[in-house]
Amino acid sequence: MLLIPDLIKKKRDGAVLSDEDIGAFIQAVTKKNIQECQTGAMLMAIWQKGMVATETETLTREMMSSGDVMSWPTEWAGLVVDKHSTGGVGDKVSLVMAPALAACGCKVPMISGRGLAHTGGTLDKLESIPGFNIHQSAEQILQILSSVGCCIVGQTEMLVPADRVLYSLRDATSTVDSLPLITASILSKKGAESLFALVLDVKFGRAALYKDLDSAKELAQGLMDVGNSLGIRTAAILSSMDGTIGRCVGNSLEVIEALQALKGNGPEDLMELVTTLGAVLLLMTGQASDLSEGRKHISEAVASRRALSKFQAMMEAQGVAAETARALCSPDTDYYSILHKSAHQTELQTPEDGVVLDVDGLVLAGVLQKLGAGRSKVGEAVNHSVGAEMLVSLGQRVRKGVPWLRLHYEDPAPTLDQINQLQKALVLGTNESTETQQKHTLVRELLLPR
Ligand code: IUR
Repeated sequence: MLLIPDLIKKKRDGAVLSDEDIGAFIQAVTKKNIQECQTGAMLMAIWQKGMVATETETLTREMMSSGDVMSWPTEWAGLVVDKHSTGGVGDKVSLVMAPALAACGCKVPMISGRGLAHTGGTLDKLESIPGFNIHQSAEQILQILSSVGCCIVGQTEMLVPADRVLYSLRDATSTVDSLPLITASILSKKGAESLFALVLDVKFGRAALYKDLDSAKELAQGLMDVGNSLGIRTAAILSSMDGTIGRCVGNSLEVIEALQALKGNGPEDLMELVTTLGAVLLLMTGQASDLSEGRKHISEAVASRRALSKFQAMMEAQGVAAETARALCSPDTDYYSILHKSAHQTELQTPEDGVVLDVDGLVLAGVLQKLGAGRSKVGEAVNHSVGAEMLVSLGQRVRKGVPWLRLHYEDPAPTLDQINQLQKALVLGTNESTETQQKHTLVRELLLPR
């Protein structure tokens, strides 16, 4: 067997690592029998030389089995599903989709992440609900899936420990944006959930990890190939991420928008993502014969409030007081009697008459991150009440001086420069072009397993 420096050299010089090589590297990482500088050097060698498909597959498998792999009761065969999004602005899809799928009979052990840089994280959003506990053991996850059908939790200590190490070093070594490393990181965790089917929401555009459709498609195709090789039925959608999903960005505000969606009042773009991603999973599990039937099942689960009941039950199962969960899910909730409202709100006004052509989601999210809605370093706290509500829609004709954005802030207050940046994020024009009309729909392509 090669020593670690030899393994690094082999990759550095562009050779293909054998299964044994990759296994030895991941074992060393997991058992901490390797120096951090050596792990960093190997990450950089992988970043520079890339990996062939079989290496990425082996890396994913080895990482997956570096810790516990969940197992489910045999009667759940074909029902355990999850989704992964590559990160967006205002992305509260999981909060609506997990309970909707549970209402359709699926089992959804959703292991989510925290926000980093300008993108939000589902766990941060849920933690704005008093009492919500994202830390659940494997036994508790099994129990919640038995009684409710869905849970949204953080990665447990014992799940893919190799990814914990590699992920933190990737930030420090500028090796985050490597296709094999991204693929192995995402899919090792999904593999450890022992899923039957997985749908990926791979985003492209200004506010996404990948800026253009072609590079997002390359990631999607690679993820699908490895996912399917692990025995998980894996599909992907490619969706545009230039503005915001829905009208709210910021943790508590997004929980409110998700609850409104579960009460039947969701914005169209959010519901398009929820029904499409949900339909793809129902198709793969055989609970729908085509996408339109799948979409109908998801829409009905929401319209009938069965999805809302599942969300209420999930909150209770994850530590929220029954009274609080009931109040949040009642039709006439005063959300701010439960969720913390920011100490200050201010409304920005349109600078002239016109049609709303564009809102730059990256600028909006960047300012909100600095105001405390997001974090710039792993482990930093976020202020759940900071965020923004869009008060206008794409394509809407507006008069000069009407409020278009309500900013929720505490400490720090927005600077004049930040307010100017936000004002520039709004693009007004005279007529809506076909390009703007296209922005009303987010899903651009669907990739189903062969
Ligand atoms: N999410 C993950 O779980 N892993 C990654 O490498 C990225 C996002 I980028």
